[in-house]
Amino acid sequence: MNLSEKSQHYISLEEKHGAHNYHPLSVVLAKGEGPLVWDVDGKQYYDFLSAYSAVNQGHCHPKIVEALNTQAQTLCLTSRAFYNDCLGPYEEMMTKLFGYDKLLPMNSGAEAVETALKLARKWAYQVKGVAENEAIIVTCKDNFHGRTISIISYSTDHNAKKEYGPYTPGFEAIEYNDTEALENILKEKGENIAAFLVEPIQGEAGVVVPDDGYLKTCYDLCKQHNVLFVADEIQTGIARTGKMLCCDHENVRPDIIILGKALSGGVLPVSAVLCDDEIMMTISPGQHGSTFGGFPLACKVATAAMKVVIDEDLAEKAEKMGKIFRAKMKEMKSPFIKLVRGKGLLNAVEIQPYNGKTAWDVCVEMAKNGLLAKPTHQHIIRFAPPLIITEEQLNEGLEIIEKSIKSLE
Ligand code: IF1
Repeated sequence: MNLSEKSQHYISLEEKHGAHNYHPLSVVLAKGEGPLVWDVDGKQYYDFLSAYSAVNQGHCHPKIVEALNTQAQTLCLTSRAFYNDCLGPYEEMMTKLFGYDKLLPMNSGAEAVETALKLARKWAYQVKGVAENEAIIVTCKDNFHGRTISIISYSTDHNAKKEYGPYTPGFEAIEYNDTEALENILKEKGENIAAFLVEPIQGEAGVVVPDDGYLKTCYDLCKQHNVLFVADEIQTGIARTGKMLCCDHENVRPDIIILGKALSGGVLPVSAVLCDDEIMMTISPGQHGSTFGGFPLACKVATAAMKVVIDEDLAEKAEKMGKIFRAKMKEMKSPFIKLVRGKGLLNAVEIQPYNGKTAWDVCVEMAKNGLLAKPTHQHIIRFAPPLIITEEQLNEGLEIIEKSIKSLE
């Protein structure tokens, strides 16, 4: 892409002073509103990534920003050494909304996953009666749950894992979307298995949607073996897939739910774990915590962000817009398009290289034409616009995608 001097300036600052992160598209963003973002030169784009589904409510949603501003001028942080007047009401709202006894607030997604793992282990020792240090947590191959040492210990992605060892023991990965694999390990080692940790749709793996009934069958198998069913809904939750939780599609009520990303509408890092007393009460005072977890600013922002999801019917919108998106993508006959899949507005298109052009080239071309999306695993493009996108805007986005693909054929 032809880069302006201004863009080049910011990119070289990151390259000079920052650690490696990803191979980003060469776009330097300076402003966002709803489904749109603008770069430092004022060029406008549709954001079809939504910060990996953190911006479900759209960029800078006025109601969420207002909650942030008001609370920022009142009280930001107290730590949990004292009570504050924001946490209790937030916990009450969340537990009522999702139907669980308790909520444990954290900040990043990875921290919430770690918290869920700790809860599962405590529960295994205190309630299930597993011998100490023998608890196993079953995970799935090609999972993505974050970047901490324990979490990458059960990653099967070489790049995410290599040279970070020694790794945390106590995890076993089975095939995703394979109920037999779960049944086998439960039969073999069920007595020591604390939990089965699963993404209802595997995001990083390329928006891999399991077969209908997979989650329900896994849940039932877990129940037969007194094993906790733990759903990482950090990416799939908060209306992204057309229901408040992706597990709702199969009427599965996980024993532990992990939320993050869009819980704050992308305004602050806010994550949380939800479960009932039998599990949550295994942690005693002083056994887990966080300086920022559940800070007043986060509570108010998350409360406003959840209100937006409900008041603006974002789950229904995601369901409806997702159907339109997939139908139109499938109509777009192109040698590049191999497969279209997804649920709600969490979608992926598998790209077949053509004319020497790859998914990366398609993304660069789309950016030129005013739409941002990112390739993953070289041949997959993830399309996940904010859920507040209107049908007209979605169609405009689809036109940009079509125009970009056709120009490379
Ligand atoms: C990166 C992917 C998305 C997640 C699930 C926990 C976390 C994530 C299901 C951790 C985070 C992010 C993090 C970012 C890229 C990204 C990602 F491509 F890697 F897979 F979204 F699709 N569970 N996902 O998706 O949450 O600690 O980051 O708040 O680390 O490269 P976090």
